[in-house]
Amino acid sequence: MSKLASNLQIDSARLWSTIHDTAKFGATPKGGVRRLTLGPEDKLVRDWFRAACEAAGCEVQIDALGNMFALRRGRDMSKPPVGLGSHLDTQPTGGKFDGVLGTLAALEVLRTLNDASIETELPLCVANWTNEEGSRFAPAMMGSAAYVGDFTVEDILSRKDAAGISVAEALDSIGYRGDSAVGTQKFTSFIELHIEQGPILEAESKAIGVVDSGQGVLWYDGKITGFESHAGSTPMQLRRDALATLSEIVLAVERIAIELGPNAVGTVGEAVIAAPSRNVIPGEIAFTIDTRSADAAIMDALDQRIRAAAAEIATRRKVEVALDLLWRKPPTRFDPKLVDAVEIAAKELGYSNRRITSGAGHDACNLNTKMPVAMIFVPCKDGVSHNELEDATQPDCSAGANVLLHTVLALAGVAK
Ligand code: HGY
Ligand code: MN
Ligand code: MN
Repeated sequence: MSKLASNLQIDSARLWSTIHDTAKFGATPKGGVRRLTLGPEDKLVRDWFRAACEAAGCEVQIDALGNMFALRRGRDMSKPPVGLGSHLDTQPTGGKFDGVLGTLAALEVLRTLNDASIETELPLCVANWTNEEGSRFAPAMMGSAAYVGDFTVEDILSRKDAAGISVAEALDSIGYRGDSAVGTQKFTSFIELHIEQGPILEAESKAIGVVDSGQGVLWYDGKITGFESHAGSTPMQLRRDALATLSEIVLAVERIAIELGPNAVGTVGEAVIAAPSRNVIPGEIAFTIDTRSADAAIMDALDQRIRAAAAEIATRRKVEVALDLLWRKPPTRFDPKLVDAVEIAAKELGYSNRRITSGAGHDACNLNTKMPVAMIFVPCKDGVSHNELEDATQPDCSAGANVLLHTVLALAGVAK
């Protein structure tokens, strides 16, 4: 590789200001970002992203689920591009970096190559995947899951949010139901940069996480059917209280994850009482369970023990509990050669680094089932994410972007 290419560094100030400029789309008073997928704020950032990629000389394609692909031509257009990118949607209590860093650092890589007039041998393609967060519409990593065929496009288009709006209607409402079929855009490989969303890199003062694996995920939709009755006149022993039932289930999920730990986690993130009233014993509740492990056998144990606990609680409390497994994402093992390429780039750039498993799910985990994939992590403050306090430093973000740049150059090659 030429001396110019091997010494190339991204423009740290430009990346940092791009991250903070786009944070205005959905900015919250607490300094976070609320940019739910396919909502008005997501449209604003998508429009911005498309214009920025076109200004960087890319052809931008949008598929039927709104996945965005910005193609930078390479010398050899006969081969599929090396992919890089992440997602621009956020959680309701999201921050400035989750997904955003990986997508905007990918754009920064293109801008840096343009500034240096470097043509890569293979083309590059920056992706913004639709609905990675899975908050408004389930499942998470939705756009990339459909891309790899885990769900049909028709199924995903029909998914509805809490207000009954479908993915199809939401895509149409922001004008991002693209005309290319899902899966049309091919890749030779894919690299995703992301904040760790956990405490390890910061605690160990490591600049780079070389991600070699990722936890598997189980998502359940649950429904408890008890019996509404008078909060004052119903004797305690006759009550069939759906919220008291859920309270036991919540603690059971936590207990089981701790028992099966340290390589297991679990939580109930949503709970909705059907007809809440302070003087009515709750009769019906919808809830969700998210439980994960990097070990498939532990995932099976989580499933089996949570179902058994829910059944025991339901019988004892004379209520019905239905648990519907919405999504099972097996644990991820990233491509060893690509993981090595990330590690080599980090070492050659002089960044402290360590191998790490991703606790969070990512689009890269889906893509990994169809092509060689690896991920790069950088620390985030106190390991906090999915919280408006989410924060990272400019040097760490720049280090991650430089490792992304040099990993992509190693994979795509530099035209002679
Ligand atoms: O749920 C996840 O792990 C990701 O943040 N969507
Ligand atoms: Mn993310
Ligand atoms: Mn997230």
